[in-house]
Amino acid sequence: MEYRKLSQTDVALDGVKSELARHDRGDEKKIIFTNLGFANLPNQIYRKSVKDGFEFNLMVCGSSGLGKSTLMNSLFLTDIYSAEYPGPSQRVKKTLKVEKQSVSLKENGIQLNLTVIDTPGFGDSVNNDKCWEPIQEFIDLQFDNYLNQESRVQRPVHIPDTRVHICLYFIAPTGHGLKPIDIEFMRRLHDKVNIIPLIAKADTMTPDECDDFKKEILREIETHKINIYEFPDHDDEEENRINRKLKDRVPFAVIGSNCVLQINEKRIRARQYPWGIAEVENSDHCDFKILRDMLIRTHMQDLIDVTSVVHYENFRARKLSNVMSSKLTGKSPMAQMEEEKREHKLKMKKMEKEMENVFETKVKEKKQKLKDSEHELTQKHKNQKLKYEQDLAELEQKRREFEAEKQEFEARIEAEKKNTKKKTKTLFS
Ligand SMILES: Nc1nc2c(ncn2[C@@H]2O[C@H](COP(=O)(O)OP(=O)(O)OP(=O)(O)O)[C@@H](O)[C@H]2O)c(=O)[nH]1
Ligand SMILES: [Mg+2]
Repeated sequence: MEYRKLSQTDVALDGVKSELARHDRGDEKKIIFTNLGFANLPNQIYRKSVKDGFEFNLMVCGSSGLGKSTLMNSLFLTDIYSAEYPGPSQRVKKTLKVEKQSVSLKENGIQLNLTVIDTPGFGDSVNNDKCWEPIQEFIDLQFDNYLNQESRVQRPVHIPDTRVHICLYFIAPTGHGLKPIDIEFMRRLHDKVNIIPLIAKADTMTPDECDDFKKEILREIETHKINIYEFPDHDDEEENRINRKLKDRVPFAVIGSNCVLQINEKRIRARQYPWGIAEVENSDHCDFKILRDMLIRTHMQDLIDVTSVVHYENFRARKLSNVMSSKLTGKSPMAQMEEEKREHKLKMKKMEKEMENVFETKVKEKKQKLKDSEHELTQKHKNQKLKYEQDLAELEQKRREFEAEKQEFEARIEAEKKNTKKKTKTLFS
């Protein structure tokens, strides 16, 4: 017989076994209180998280000139890059391409690698068709990179996460609801990224106007079945209360500014007007602070989880189903890619042909217009020439009449003169 010294865990396990034995078999879930030590699990996760650090990628999108770059500066960048305020003369330039700015932040030993992706505003070119495409491609590319790393034979221990965790979508403060381009953009991207709508330049609206505008936007979002980021449900009533409060403020109305004003010994980020000051971080003026707290303090991990569990999984499933369908059709992925390439080329050729046709029709139309106007001008010129010739003939006729009249008049005067001379002669002779 073999003897073994019982450890503390063995004793605890014996306790569990005997506890189980005391229960009847059944579907009912049993709660057994133990002292095995797995209560330490959250600490293990905490230590792992601290070691790995966190990666958070935030993107801003929307029409041009709505203050996207300014808000990003207000949210993080200027504060992060330098303690010194750059000065109001340092204006934000128009964003012309997708720009990524990354920074590593450390707070109480926790590291956060934050990347802000600023995108060029759309809506100010003649053709705004497919303006979402560069952004959609950027998001897909990040998913693709992640999937490639994950599918490697030698998978890296830590895969850099460049997937976009949140897209802040800026809406113009028109007070008239969403524009078709807003609806189209959000519908194109809502199953690829967490979207949070923002009302830009909230300082241009009164609080009542802003509330009505928020209601109108939410109504339209529902009508058009746009899925914006859903605040999660919690078991904890307190957390649910916070979530409800946040949900009530969506779409967040924000104000951005590059100016820091000195007011009562305090430096505050604000916009100064002749009639007053709009403070960026004052929750009575706008929802900037609520948005920043939500992004950084309360919902960052949920945004990362939803991206990974919902959006990335959707992308992966779509990708896999493409590969599967290629398997089902008996084609290798390379052959499938070649076929897709061929199809794409054909599509491009068709588009080129269509564009050429449109171009030709337009040239024809222009030529016809030019011909018509040339004809019109010649006709006008002819008419004017005719009129001029008529006028000239008329004038000539009048001149001739005048000459004749003049001659007649002169002859009459001459005759009268002669008559007078004759009369004087006979009088004195
Ligand atoms: N009234 C008001 N003006 C703002 C606000 N935020 C930014 N602006 C001004 O709006 C103008 C455009 O700001 P940007 O930050 O360049 O806008 P953008 O959306 O990045 O523009 P693009 O890069 O062209 O897409 C600047 O003159 C800003 O000073 C705001 O909250 N309220
Ligand atoms: Mg910009």
